Parts: sequence; structure tokens; C-alpha cells
Amino acid sequence: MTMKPTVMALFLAACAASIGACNREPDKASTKTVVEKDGAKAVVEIKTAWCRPSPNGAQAGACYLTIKSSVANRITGLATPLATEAAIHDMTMANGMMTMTPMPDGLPLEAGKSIELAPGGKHLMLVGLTGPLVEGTSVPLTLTFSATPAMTVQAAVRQPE
Ligand SMILES: [Cu+2]
Repeated sequence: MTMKPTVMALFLAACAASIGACNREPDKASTKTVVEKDGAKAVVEIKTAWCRPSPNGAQAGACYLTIKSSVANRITGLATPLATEAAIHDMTMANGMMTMTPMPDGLPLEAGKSIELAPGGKHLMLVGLTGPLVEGTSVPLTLTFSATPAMTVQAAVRQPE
């Protein structure tokens, strides 16, 4: 395909008018899947995925994200090349202390309801880190679901806001 000179000029003008807009990094910490499910459209959206930087030598790390599924769904698994094990944890009160508890049945996603994983609550636990989680880098997280195909999101390593 060849661009007509006039079209090309317009394109360049549009770029110059909004500096940065033409080479802005895509938001890797968010992703969306749209699939046909039982003759209807199913949409799963992951937003603002991030991980805490891990102190040197730490064996575990925690990541967070916001997720919404338009259909009844469940996060059934989690994997990353940066850890030997990854799982979904909840925080529960036991004997007056907050403790992390695995969610062996995964995390249920009510249709259309946004769920935020955040510090102090549900989180994605990485165990057996193959290296430190360094601020400014990103961690690929692959989530599997009961009702929709697997999704991979690039979680940004940063301090909590
Ligand atoms: Cu945990």
C-alpha cells in the first residue's frame, strides 16, 4: 500500500499537533479479551496490574490487579516465568492476626462486577522468585480462567501508591 502524499502530510501534521501521541507506549499493564461464548460476547478486562519491588534475596513477591468479566467466570490459575510457583491468596483474620490463605478453588468472578486485588486483601503470590522484582521492570503474569481463554498481562514493578 502506498500513501498518497496528502494523506501522509495530514498524518505527520496530526503527530506534530499532539507531541508524544504517536509513539506513546501502549499500556501493557492492562489487557482485554473478547470471545464468543454460547453465542454471546464475553469480555474479560484486566487493568493496572502491578507488583511490589522485592527486597534483595526475597523468595516471594506480591502482585495486584483489577479484573472484570462480563460473564460468570473464575481465575483458576496463575503462572509467571519469574517464579517457580504462583497462586492467588486471600487475607483472613486468624487468632487476631492477618494471615495469607491460598484459594485452592481459584477466585470467582461475578458477571459484570469489577474486583480489585490490593495490598491488605486478595493478591497474586509469587513464590520461588528466580530473581528480584526490580522497580521499573515488568512481570509477565498469565492467568487462566474457567470460562474464557488464558490472558497474559505485563505487571509494572513499582511502589504502592
Ligand atoms: Cu500471599
